[in-house]
Amino acid sequence: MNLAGKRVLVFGSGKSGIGAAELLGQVGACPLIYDGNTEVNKEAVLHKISHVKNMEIYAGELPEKVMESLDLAVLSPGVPTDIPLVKSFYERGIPVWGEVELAYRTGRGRVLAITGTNGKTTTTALLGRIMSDAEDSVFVVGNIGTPYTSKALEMKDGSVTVAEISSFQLETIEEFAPEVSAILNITEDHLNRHHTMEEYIRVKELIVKNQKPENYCVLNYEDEVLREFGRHTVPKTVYFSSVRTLEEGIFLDGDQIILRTGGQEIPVVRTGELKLLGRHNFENVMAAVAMAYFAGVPMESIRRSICAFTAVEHRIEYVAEKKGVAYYNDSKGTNPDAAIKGIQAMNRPTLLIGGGYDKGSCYDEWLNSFQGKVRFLVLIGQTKEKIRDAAERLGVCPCILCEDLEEAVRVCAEKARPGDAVLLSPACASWGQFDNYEQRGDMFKEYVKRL
Ligand code: UMA
Repeated sequence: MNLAGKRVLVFGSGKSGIGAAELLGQVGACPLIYDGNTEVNKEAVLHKISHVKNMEIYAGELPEKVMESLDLAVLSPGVPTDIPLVKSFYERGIPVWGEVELAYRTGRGRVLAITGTNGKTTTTALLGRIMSDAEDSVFVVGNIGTPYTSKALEMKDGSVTVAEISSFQLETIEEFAPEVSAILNITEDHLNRHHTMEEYIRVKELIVKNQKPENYCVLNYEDEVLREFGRHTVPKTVYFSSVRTLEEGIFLDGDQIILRTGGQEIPVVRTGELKLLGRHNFENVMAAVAMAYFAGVPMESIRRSICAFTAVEHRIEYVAEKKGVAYYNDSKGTNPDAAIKGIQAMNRPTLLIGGGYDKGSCYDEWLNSFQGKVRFLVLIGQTKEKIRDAAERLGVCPCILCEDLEEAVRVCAEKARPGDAVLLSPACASWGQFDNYEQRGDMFKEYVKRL
């Protein structure tokens, strides 16, 4: 679609909406913004968009005559595709693209894309590092926090885009076709948006939808759904495994990561040489290494980059030691599976801060993973009673309910003994109390600093 002169509704006035509206303005389209939130500060939104003059912005309701004038709707990732307004776009035959689709169609160069329930951000950041060390023009975009649309027009034919793509973003792709893709794992998350696990899996698997036989898809062999999926994909499958050796693929053998491909066995690295810790991180490393290798980066260069790479902010991030108590920020633990990795990484008695926005998750598996390590579970947010009830039913550990994160940090500091750890790893999204997990993690660090 030639976007010049087209009237395009950008749904959502957050980061993605701003990125999309700016891009549309730059390519000569006529964007207008719509946000379902009537409280949205229109002036503040318009102030952020410099490439569109006199832009229309609507909040709450969209007038019929505006609806009739639309050529295209571009959805922010947070907008579900089954709400009435989006359904009416489909019914009227108005094409609906996600913000990622818009960026892909306007961007240039090669795309490497990562999805999965957990580990996406670390893998994306690591692959971004590997590619930046090896190539001149690299963009790291998507769910990681920099909207893809905000960089699309800077891309050249020789550019490489490393994109973290969430299930929300995959739902609305059409032509998006990465040269190398990866699905790291699929465990329960976002069921309030996708409703069933089957639908969540279907959406994640869309990442290969437009890939060609000469492309690659990196998959976790230890995820049964993905193992099976890999037998039928159009692109070439590259499996990784952290628990067994593979005849073909990349795997952890003792403390060594090894790549076997086309009859060759290539030793990659010893885990002791990495700054990332934990089996889940070795999986992220294997996925990033495989993606980079099959995107053409020499192994010597990959090796240098992965050994230099340190942990991502908000992911089991060490904050400070206060009165012999170590504080860790794992605000990125936004679902039970991610939070299990957080508690597993602790090697001290732990006071754990959990709870937040209710995504319809079940918390039993997370609670059962504590294995006597958690002295107190300090709960905040919408899910605090639900988690407390589950913890009592399972007889896991004592729970303390707090009003907010500040109180939770204070309570932990009072209850902790020297040698303990305090871990923020909520198993829930931050929405409701914070704008995003980054803000939650930043506030946690601030409260710890003030102790
Ligand atoms: N809105 C509506 N109607 C709706 C839903 C939202 O009008 O039904 C409006 C809101 O009022 C708000 C705007 O949409 O004004 C927000 O849009 P958004 O929720 O898509 O948020 P953005 O600020 O554009 O950020 C999005 C991603 N957010 C979500 O997927 C919820 C960010 O991922 C991403 O970093 C950013 O685009 C850049 O690509 C965050 C996230 O939480 C980190 N992702 C989930 C996760 O990782 O689990 C998927």
